Amino acid sequence: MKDISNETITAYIGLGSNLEDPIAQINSARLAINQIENVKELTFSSLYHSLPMGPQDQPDYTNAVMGVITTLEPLDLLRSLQTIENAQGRVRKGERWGARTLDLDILLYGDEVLDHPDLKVPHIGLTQRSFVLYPLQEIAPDLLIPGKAALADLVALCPLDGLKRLD
Ligand code: ROI
Repeated sequence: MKDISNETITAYIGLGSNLEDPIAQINSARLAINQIENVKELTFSSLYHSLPMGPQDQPDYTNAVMGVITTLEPLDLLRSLQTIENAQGRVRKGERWGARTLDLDILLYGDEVLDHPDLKVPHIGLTQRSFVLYPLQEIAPDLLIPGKAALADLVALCPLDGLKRLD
């Protein structure tokens, strides 16, 4: 078991993929996140099958949400996640909301509200995205989303949009 001392923050990370064996991409990202120094997995949701939000001419997605404890500052956590995205073949094309091998988003960082050019927390799309809200509810049903609402209330307002839990 990893020993993480000092002050820890609980953060939630959204994982998404719709290229090159998405389930394998999510599983190897989970392993890689566990290899980040000063990050330790607390919880991991089921995998979910979701329809693409954004352009429809792309494959369906696999999504999940992971809870971690960490002593990393938010931007250091972000950089570590970007390194994993790049290592798993993520190519950033100009196209907005296009297909991707791996997307790792910091959804929540403790109860902090951050407005940095590189990082907005809570994640901007969180309140409207079924593929984020439902997996998050599975692992942290009592969460309060800072500056927004209770997670349960956001879930109640968010249609499934074809989201399916994989077993
Ligand atoms: N759509 C789904 N279903 N899942 C995602 O993870 C996802 N990620 C994105 C966009 C392109 C907005 N659409 C998505 O970044």
